[in-house]
Amino acid sequence: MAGCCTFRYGTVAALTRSLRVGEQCVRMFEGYRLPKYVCSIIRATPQRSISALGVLRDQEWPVPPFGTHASSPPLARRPSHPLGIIKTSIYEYLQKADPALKTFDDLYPVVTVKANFDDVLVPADHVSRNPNDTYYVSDATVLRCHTSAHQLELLKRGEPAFLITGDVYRRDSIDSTHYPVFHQMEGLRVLGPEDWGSMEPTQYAETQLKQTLEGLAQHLFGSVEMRWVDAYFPFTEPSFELEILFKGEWLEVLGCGVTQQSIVDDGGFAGRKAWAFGLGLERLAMVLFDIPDIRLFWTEDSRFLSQFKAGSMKTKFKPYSKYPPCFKDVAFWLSDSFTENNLCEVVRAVAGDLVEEVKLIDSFTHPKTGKTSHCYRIAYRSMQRSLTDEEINELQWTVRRDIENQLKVELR
Ligand code: FA5
Ligand code: MG
Repeated sequence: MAGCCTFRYGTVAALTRSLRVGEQCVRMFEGYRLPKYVCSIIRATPQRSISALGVLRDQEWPVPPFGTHASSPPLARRPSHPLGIIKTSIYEYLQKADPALKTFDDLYPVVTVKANFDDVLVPADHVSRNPNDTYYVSDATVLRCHTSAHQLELLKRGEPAFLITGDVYRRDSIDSTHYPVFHQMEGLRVLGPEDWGSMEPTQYAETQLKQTLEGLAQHLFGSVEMRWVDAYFPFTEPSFELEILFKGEWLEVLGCGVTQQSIVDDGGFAGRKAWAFGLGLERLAMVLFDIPDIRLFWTEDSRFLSQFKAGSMKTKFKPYSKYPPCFKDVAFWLSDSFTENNLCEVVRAVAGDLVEEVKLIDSFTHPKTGKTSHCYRIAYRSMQRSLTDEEINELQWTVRRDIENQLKVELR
């Protein structure tokens, strides 16, 4: 375990050693690394689901700099955490309308590539399969990047109506509404001729789906401005996203659509129809409780946690600190392999939750050499305290060094 204790990254080898995924485990994805905070979340997955898979928890692993991620029980299962409150409220609303809906919130987050992608018809060349977007644990397993990874499995178990809540993982940009681990709730409902009657089945499914989600939004928010946007998902047709007006901007809170027929058929429900949705719990909770920054969900600070009460939907979060952000720029000539998600991962690995945003502020292509340079502005800000100049300079210095070494770019 030495590698994991001393480096900011846990290697996949260390992770899988740590988890000991029984016999079936896991050819290493050569050279691939998971950030330590991701490892720690997997380790914090409750014993119940871990032992179901025959996985042992390794107690020696140190709490990482992003220590709160190792929190147990998981956030969405804490009744008085904002994610737990909103989950419970959504369950209550949807199950009242449809008592047949079953809930699942302890499905294990390491899933097969097949479940995460193939089973829901994600094409072989889809960007989400790229290790730049999804955390691979091995060449055959990933940290689920959406709760849709469990759709087919549950259909095949004979479940026609379910809600799944879980932590999902993505390499992504850094700002106040994106985080590399967040929570989704998946809903899926199989429909039969007894439902659609004389209506065209797809039309019926779409209408019922939108009514259900609009009703849910109204239940959560009362009157709020929202709009439907046409979307694309490989597993639904037609597909939509719902956006809600939040702090003057449209915020995407969920994706949904009428499930592709081959998934319904494959799941053992030939001749039926289904709709499905996947919503972002943090995004909804941010709107509901007025939480300005997604990092706050992970804090153990009682000034945050004590503001929320189980069952209470009326809370408006009162910020307890407004420490100023500190901005630092870094500019470099790109390499062929450069990606913004890699940059964000490097910055997050150094600065943890002290990084609030990483934003491209300038791009320049040299007329003679054809080389492109990017300048990124990094915003550092703590939610709990003011940062010293010294501390930020030190972080920025390490960020610059790691960017140069790990991304093979040339600093300017
Ligand atoms: C999906 O993940 C689809 N599986 C949703 C779906 C399910 C569509 C079933 C159709 C049928 P998307 O990538 O758009 O879709 O993510 C869904 C929601 O997750 C988003 O609307 C947003 O609320 C939330 N989300 C996405 N990325 C992040 C992130 N980095 N941080 C926080 N929330 C996020
Ligand atoms: Mg989306």
